[in-house]
Amino acid sequence: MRRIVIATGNPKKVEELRSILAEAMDEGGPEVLGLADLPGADRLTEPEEHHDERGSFEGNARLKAIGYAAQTDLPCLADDSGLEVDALGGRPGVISSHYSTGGAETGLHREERDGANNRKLLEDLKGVPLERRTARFVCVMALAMPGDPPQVVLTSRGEFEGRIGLPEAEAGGRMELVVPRGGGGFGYDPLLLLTEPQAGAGTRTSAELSPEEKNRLSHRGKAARAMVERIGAMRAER
Ligand code: ITT
Repeated sequence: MRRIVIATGNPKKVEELRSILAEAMDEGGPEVLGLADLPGADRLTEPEEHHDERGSFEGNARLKAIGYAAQTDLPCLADDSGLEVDALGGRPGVISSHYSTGGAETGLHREERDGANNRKLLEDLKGVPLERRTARFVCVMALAMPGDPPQVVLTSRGEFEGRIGLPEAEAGGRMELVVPRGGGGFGYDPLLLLTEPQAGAGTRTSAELSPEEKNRLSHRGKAARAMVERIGAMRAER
């Protein structure tokens, strides 16, 4: 495997994965490409995911990895990720990217979609106290090898725990718990107050981490490093 493609249309994921993989892989590891680096990138079509009860993170990651491996004829690494909120029975889950519309396509730009999703999440959690706002980011990765047909050869998973912070009107003056906050990352990052010991004392949001810290601690960092280990083990077996 001399080259590997990060199979996502989300430029923020490409940025995060490029640097996580660069750090985790030995020198002499495969060259990491984004879809945009490929000749004919504009002719690639986005594999259709299941943003409803048929979907799972693993199922969607497999669909994306296989869909892009078939089109590019290269090993493809896809990630399906999202936010699970306990008080909402695990939602938004697989509809995280289209939560504001219940999973339906919006035609909106990513940033506008993120804003609408974040507003809906805070609205849906109105009146829920902090101790019941537990949540986590989940990332499942799938590596597909090209072929006839292309096949998923490895998967991995990572999680990043926290709680959804409070809007100012519900925080009773506890400003350290007020969200949205922070300018880094993407998606729901400004809403998740991180509770894992290395990430702070439950008052920092994921959008307040530096890119390096987020990559070191996040669901995506954990899943990607587990994947690199599995790729190493697979190569050693051959
Ligand atoms: P691709 O399908 O092309 O990979 P996408 O952004 O649509 O790009 P997903 O289907 O995996 O990706 O949806 C992920 C959504 O979950 C994303 O839009 C965010 O709302 C949320 N999410 C995932 N990882 C996140 C992170 O690190 N920080 C904040 N939100 C995240």
